[in-house]
Amino acid sequence: GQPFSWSDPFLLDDQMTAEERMIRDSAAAFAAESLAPRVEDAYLHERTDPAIFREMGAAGMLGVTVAEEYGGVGASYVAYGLVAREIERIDSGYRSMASVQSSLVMFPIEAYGSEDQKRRYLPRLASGEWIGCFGLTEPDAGSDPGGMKTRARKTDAGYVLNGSKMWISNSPIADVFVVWAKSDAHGGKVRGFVLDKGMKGLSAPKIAGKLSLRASITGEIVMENVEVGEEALLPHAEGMAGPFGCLNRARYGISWGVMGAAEDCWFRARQYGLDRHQFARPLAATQLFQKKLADMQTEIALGLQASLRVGRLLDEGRFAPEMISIVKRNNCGKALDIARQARDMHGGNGIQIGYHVMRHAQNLETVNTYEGTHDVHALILGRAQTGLQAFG
Ligand code: TGC
Ligand code: FAD
Repeated sequence: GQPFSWSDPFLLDDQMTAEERMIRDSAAAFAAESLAPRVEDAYLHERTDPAIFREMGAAGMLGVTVAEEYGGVGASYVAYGLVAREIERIDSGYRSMASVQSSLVMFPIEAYGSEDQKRRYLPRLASGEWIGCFGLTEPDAGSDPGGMKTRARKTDAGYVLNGSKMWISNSPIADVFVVWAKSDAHGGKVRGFVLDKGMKGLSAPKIAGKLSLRASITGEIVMENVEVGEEALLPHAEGMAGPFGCLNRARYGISWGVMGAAEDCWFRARQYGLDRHQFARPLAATQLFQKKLADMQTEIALGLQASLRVGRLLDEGRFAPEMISIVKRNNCGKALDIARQARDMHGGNGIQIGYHVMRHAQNLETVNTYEGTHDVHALILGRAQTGLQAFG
């Protein structure tokens, strides 16, 4: 029979194409060489090196699914998921930087933008020369982004934008801002605008003091009478389906990413249990320790298999957003549990930066919350099976 591979129980590797395996391997090499050496310092000192975007670009980590003619890699959503998994194996903050750039900035420009917008922005975002951010959440509109207050008022020359966005990944170092606003010229419907750094009235102060996702910079976006021309409007999206279309891709990528962080915690807990002796035997020789490892292995194997299925359906154009809610919600919740367990299994050492597990656990608190909280995805799934809306 088939020998059992403890670290790849269902032979996930076998289910990828040669191209997907190649992209996965180059992401793993990039993550180990470029990201792993700087993560402890970045996390401890809340330092985000903007050069990481150019390094990611050079390694082909940005715009994995974006067409090659615009500087992307033109690969599958499965390949995109595999990249997210390798980057988040190092840190959820680094995966955040990449997934915002790819799914929340490049995707809407490619899917909803004009030819001019695509030619102007996509190649520079793919190379990492320009850094992008995505402004949907506001101080008073988080789980309910349809309640946003940001407004676009029509003028002869274009639009004037007013409002503020909160908790925006990359914003303090961003060159390109995809922001969502209710537009009076479109019956109050939500429209997307692409703003450039340096526009009058546009600022993006950093939010300091995060105890989670510290390697990834987060800020506000403040718009005070920002005047833009008609060319800033994304022409091919109207209503909340615009931003949600981006969130579908990012949430899917996160479902793979968090499994990478969970795998890192699992592998570290296993090794720690083999190396550390108490009561004259390895911790890994105890039944409680083995049960925890078995639970980790099981949840990760199932989670990866589910994300792979959703990725194949995305590639075939046969996905429904609810499928993504299942994998985003479950994989984030399971990864957070696994990271907390791994922290416990490391004893006192588990709280130290050099053992990595507590950093993952702290990061996963954010990942469980952003892109739709664990409970909000439950309500999306509840609505889909009862027909009853439980949000408001
Ligand atoms: P609802 O009435 O359900 O829908 C309004 C309109 O939107 C359409 N729609 C979708 N379209 C495509 N994909 C989806 N997943 C969609 N969900 C909804 C829907 O068809 C409808 O279209 P139309 O044309 O008929 O108007 O919307 P609602 O206002 O009741 O929404 C409720 C809820 C809870 C589902 C939604 O608001 C929600 O998902 N809330 C969570 C908010 C969220 O995820 N925010 C994320 C902010 S970005 C972020 O966190 C980035 S962090 C990234 C990183 O750093 O990695
Ligand atoms: P709230 O919506 O106030 O929720 C608080 C609690 O109430 C949660 O437990 C929630 O599940 C619960 N809750 C809410 N509504 C209901 C309900 N109807 N029924 C039951 N329970 C409910 N946003 C962006 O637009 N762009 C970004 O780049 C971005 N990056 C982020 C980076 C970080 C580090 C963080 C922390 C957030 C980021 N976000 C970003 C924002 C993120 O998407 C929101 O934080 C998230 O959607 C939740 O919104 P909220 O924080 O306002 O919480």
